[in-house]
Amino acid sequence: MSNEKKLSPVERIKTSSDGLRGTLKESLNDAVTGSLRDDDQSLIKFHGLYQQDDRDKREARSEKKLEWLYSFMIRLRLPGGFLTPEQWIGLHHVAGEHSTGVIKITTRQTVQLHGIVKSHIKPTIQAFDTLKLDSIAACGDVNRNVLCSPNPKQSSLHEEIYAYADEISKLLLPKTRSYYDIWLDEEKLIEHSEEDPLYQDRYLPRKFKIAIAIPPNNDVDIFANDIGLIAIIQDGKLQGFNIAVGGGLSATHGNTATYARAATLIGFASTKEDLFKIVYEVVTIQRDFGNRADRKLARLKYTIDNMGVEAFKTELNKRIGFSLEEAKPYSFTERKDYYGWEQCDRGLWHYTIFVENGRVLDDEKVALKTALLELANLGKGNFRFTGNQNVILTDVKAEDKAVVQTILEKYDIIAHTDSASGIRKNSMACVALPTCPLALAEAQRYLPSLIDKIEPLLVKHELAQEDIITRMTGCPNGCGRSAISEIGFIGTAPNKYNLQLGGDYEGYRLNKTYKENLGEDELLTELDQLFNSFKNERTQDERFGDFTKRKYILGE
Ligand code: SRM
Ligand code: SF4
Repeated sequence: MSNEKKLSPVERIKTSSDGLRGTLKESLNDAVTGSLRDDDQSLIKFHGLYQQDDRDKREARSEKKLEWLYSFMIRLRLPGGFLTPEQWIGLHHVAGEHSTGVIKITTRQTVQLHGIVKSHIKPTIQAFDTLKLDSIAACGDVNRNVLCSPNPKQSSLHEEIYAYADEISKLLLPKTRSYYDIWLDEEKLIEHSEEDPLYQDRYLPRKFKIAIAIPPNNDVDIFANDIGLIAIIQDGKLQGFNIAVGGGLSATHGNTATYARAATLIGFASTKEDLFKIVYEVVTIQRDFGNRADRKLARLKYTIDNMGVEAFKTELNKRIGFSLEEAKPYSFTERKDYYGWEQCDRGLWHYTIFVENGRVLDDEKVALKTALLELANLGKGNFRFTGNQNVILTDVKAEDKAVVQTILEKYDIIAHTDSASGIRKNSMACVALPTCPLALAEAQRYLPSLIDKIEPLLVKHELAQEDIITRMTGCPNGCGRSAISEIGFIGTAPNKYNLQLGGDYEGYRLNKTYKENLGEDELLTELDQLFNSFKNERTQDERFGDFTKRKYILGE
């Protein structure tokens, strides 16, 4: 077929992979190199791992004619971001034994471990398996981790809605048993059919993401997802879900065909059966119509824009066998985490801990990793990650709150959380250097020190209380969702960032590039001027993002 010639190389790797097995076993056993064979580097992503190298050490290694320092990052599949205390204890030890030791909470409510050398991959996955944790489909051209608002304030409904995240994750898992076969030494069993009506042998053209939000909090950034589901609640009862499709934040510098896109609301589903049918068929449309030639243009957002939203809906109605209902009214008023103690309607207590850029470790500021282990050992609460890279100690009974409080105080967690400024608590940065191969600039290693310098500017303009949503990414792929923030820093080169403005506080609207390629001094000068005009010219209660859109993006 003439079209096949145009397929991207990854398409061949997938279809000829024998259910994502490739030559992974052989690659793993090759002791001569710390790396995998080329094709296996693509396939291992479907098993939740990425081959990386320490970019800080590249030059020195090359000078000594050594191969780069290869290692692997593993990402867990954790729908809704939930771990029991026993699982946290296990995770803590796996991190210590097999990785750098830092537990990184991601922007999609799960965790990553970095620096796992090839010979430690299998023991790592096996250790996770004993904890009933897996990394299946955490990466690759399949549906990824399904997010769900971790909102403890509505926990009686949260349980019901969280179950949807879990079930959707299961519904869209690939059927291949290769994960069990390669990593857990499972014998091939006859009763385990690997026939996969959803993914077939070609999987999706690109990664696929789903999130569920519980209004009024958009803490999972629903409009950044391929499918965003918005729970519609009336009189304390779940009525169904609004459905938004085609969100995605990545763009490539210099490639004008690529762009960030906020998801489009297309309808409502009142029953679980309808909802699951809709979700499933949106995925099949992307499977069948998505671009398999150019991976830069392969996400659902491009498929929808190529078809047109109305044609997409017509195709969807045809596949589901009924017409989508009209979307219901809803409103988001925030997307930040509720730091500190919150009591829910079931009388349980939940403490949201501020984790700067999701990095759980013991450092000079706070012994967070030790504290979380002690809390897990106490066993009086569960762990739930937020889409803002924080962790909530959840489900603490009233009678256990005092003992939990003692540990939080002993390790200064409360002081650490309370004393962080509004802008810091609403900031996020992606991993970037040294592990991300796509990083053009620093992000999580740099943003904290930049915020140290932004805070005095806010104080100077009497804006210290403003909790401006501020995000940094080391490149325009947008892993820290910088394209949908009020202040976005997008890396363009070492120490250079585009300054993005005009996104809103609640996360409905993307921002726009205001100034390009700014170094630190230029960024701070710009922000100083912006804060000054914000202070003097804002309308009453106007948010920073709305103000900058009005004044600087629209130029009113
Ligand atoms: Fe991401 C690729 C880290 C959330 C868009 N992302 C990567 C890789 C795997 C680099 C690579 O391809 O080799 C990064 C690994 C860095 C490292 O060393 O760990 C990486 N992405 C992350 C995480 C860990 C950032 C974080 O600090 O939390 C997030 C993990 C989420 C998870 O648990 O699944 C993460 N990535 C996101 C998000 C935000 C979201 O989904 O809410 C986005 C923007 C939304 C979107 O998908 O449009 C995002 N990541 C990308 C892209 C651009 C995809 C595209 O449409 O072109 C890439 C590059 C790619 O896929 O080719 C990418
Ligand atoms: Fe890497 Fe870019 Fe994603 Fe940051 S935004 S983790 S630099 S791919």
